[in-house]
Amino acid sequence: MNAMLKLGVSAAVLISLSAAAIGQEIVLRSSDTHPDGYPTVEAVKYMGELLMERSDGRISIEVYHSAQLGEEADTIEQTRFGVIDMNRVSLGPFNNLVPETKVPSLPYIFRSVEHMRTVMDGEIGDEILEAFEPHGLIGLAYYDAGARSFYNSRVPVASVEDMAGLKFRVMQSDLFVDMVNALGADAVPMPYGEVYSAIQTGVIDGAENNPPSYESSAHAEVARYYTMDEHLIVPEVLVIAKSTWDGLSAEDQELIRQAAKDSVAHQRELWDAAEAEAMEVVRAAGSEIIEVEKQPFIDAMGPVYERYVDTPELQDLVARIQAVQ
Ligand code: GTR
Repeated sequence: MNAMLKLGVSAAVLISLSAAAIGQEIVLRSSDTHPDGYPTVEAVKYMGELLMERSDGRISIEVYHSAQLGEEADTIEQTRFGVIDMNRVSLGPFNNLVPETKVPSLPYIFRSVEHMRTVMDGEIGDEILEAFEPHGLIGLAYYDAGARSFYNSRVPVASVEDMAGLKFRVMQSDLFVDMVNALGADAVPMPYGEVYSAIQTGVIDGAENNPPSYESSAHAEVARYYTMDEHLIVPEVLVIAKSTWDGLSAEDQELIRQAAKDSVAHQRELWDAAEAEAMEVVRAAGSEIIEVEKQPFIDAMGPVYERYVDTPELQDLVARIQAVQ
């Protein structure tokens, strides 16, 4: 090695060492309500590995799983104010804040998980991600959450009529309250972490969620009737605080955006496996899985669409989603 080159290399080492010494390493704290091992938690960890590799160890992510940083509604506020850097949340709890998120949260808006993936991977998905920015957040990517169905501790619900009088917990969004009411049942908005004991003590009769959540939250232990009505296919979203984002260089922003996008395929793979496994586990543990005819559930949703698709922009968004093949 010639002398000049040697000098250059050692100067570079020195600069990167001093950058680390003055704290220019970036550690992003990320929240998730789910336990370690859940597909969303693992996907954000994987994104962190990609970032470590691509930034030569400069940028990393610390995932705080199991609601260590709080319940979703609270962590969303904390992320908006930059107290938490990143958050992996369902689109549902954003409905009251970001109007565009109401559309992919509408019951039966997607014909299938495949349809949801095609829509959210395309320009409509990008448009909804951009809608977060005026609210202090940058939308990075969507993950899968399969389809949500109702479960309860009292009766094997096999039709809309069977829903009458049952009390179901919903995520904290007005849209989901009206969705449950439209089916003749009562809705109780409540943080996820309170649902298990609320069912156990009979404060509510049940809730609604996808199989991996039904299983990993242990709700299956206290509500064994799981009705496959699949009323919601709400994607998960990964957001970063705008204040954190604005403090990053354009290159680092690009690294983060790309690593988030690259973690999606990994999450979907984990998701598909987790869903199949959860169904097996709950069946073996004694859950009764009830198949239903979905059309009467779909037909009951008219008033929800009328009430929440309430601007020409949202109407156009619904029409464009429905037109995607
Ligand atoms: C799960 C979702 C969580 C949370 C939870 C809930 O399916 O992954 O982000 O929204 O449902 O019902 O609160």
